[in-house]
Amino acid sequence: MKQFIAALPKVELHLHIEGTLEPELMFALAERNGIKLPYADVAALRAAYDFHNLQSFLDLYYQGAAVLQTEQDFFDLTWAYLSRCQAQHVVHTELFFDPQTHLSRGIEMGTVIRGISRALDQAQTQWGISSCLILCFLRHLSQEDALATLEAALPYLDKIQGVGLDSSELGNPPSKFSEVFARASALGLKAVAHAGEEGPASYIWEALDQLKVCRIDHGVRSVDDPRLIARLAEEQIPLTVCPLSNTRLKVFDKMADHNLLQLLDQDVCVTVNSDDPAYFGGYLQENFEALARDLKASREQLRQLALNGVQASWLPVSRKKTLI
Ligand code: ES4
Ligand code: ZN
Repeated sequence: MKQFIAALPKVELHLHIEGTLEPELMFALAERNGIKLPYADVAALRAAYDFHNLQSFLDLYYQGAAVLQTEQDFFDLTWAYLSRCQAQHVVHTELFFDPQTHLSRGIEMGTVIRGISRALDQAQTQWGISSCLILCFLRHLSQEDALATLEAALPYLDKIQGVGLDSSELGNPPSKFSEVFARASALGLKAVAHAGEEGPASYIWEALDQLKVCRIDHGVRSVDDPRLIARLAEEQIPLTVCPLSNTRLKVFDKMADHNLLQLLDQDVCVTVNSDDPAYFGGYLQENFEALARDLKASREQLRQLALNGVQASWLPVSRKKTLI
């Protein structure tokens, strides 16, 4: 089964680049930048990755991102992730970055985007791995802050294909960001949003109707609303589901409880993704393996999930055809 999964051409649609920061690289960058981490060593840091909900993870994730300071740091981070893609036969990736996490520390937008995109360009040239870049707004901050962030990205619009919405979901509904998503759409950017991870199904409706997103990130709470499931299936609106993330953040108590195959059975366009692999115990290969092991997903189901990833991507139809 491992070999079957490894041989599938895979596409990743829900990946936070700051969430690929492995403890070893975090320590190396801390040293390079003269930052002292509040952990004795890599083992102590890994031991702290024991989360009970989304917020307990986000606190550590934002703290870890503080070691990222120079363009080279963002290059090294992204290159390390793309090397994993190459090793795992991930042929296309659409990745998120959280500029507000960096702007608030005095790092410039150009530093972040140039570092990430130089690595993306090199992976395309060297390995043929294609990519899209998605600028995420932090939903625990204000819409004004999001608007200012989009403004700061204007000189780099040629390097960005879409906008997203992430961070603390409960109490921060999509409707809070309708203006900034309208502005992004007017600029020609595509849109996605995290919804229905910890938040209710109503947030998924809001993301679709008010933010006009073309995919829902997570969306597993859609099962609470049969009318929503019918719409997702009818319109083939993709969900970018992240199995290891959902179990690590206790969205489901254990993998066997995950509803991914239920969603697939109801004709929803479910895709498999790794979210924050350095924190949640695995990249795309390990997420697929967990479905085979703990949900007893069949080869046919795994192949369908991989195909859904291709279909749900922003690749041109001509390239999709070569992958299905
Ligand atoms: C995230 Cl798992 C998850 N949910 C919401 N926001 C995030 N940012 C990084 N990972
Ligand atoms: Zn996410």
